[in-house]
Amino acid sequence: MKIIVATGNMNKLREMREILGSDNVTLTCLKDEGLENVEIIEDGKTFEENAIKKALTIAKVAGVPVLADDSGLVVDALGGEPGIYSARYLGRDTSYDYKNQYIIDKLAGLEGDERSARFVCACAVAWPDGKVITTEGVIEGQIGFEIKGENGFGYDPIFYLPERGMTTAEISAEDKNEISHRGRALTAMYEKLKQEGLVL
Ligand code: ITT
Repeated sequence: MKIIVATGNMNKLREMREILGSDNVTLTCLKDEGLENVEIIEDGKTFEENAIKKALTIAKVAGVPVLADDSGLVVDALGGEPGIYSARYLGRDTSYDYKNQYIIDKLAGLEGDERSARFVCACAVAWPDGKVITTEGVIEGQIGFEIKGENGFGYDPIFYLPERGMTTAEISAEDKNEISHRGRALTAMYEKLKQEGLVL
């Protein structure tokens, strides 16, 4: 079974393959399908709305069911920023070293729970006829005091898990996938897809 993922983010795709990939399930991305130039307008107000927009736009072009992920970092002390704008925050091409240090600096003087944050992931599968199913996953944490760790991507080096004493860039990929927003949303989606008969 092949599932097209409406993403251009190779880090996401890697994690999605680690979480969902098996002998039965192969995930391909827009580039693999020659669909990387299809315009997807991400103007939703929520992660879920944007996930649906990505999946539905591509499903209509590809003519088969398509999976999408819209995700981001929500920092309470920043009024929920960067949120749905996580990829575009401070400019899409700005380095994550810069974005991460900027967030740390904005939280100067805050301690413990005042630094609360979460990663949120909405997944959508859309069919060409407009049918859609969605799931959501969340992982709670805090913004660390320094950039730490080489694993993961994006905001992982500042996403600190107090109970582990490490960021999601310090834990292994396997551990991250077990507890992450993406891991949770995709595991829930897999169950729904089984009920739909789309996967075994
Ligand atoms: P696609 O829309 O092509 O899938 P994108 O990167 O533009 O790729 P989003 O709009 O969903 O996707 O933005 C997600 C951003 O949120 C991502 O670029 C990271 O900055 C951040 N993010 C999401 N999940 C993350 C994770 O597991 N670890 C670190 N940062 C994450």
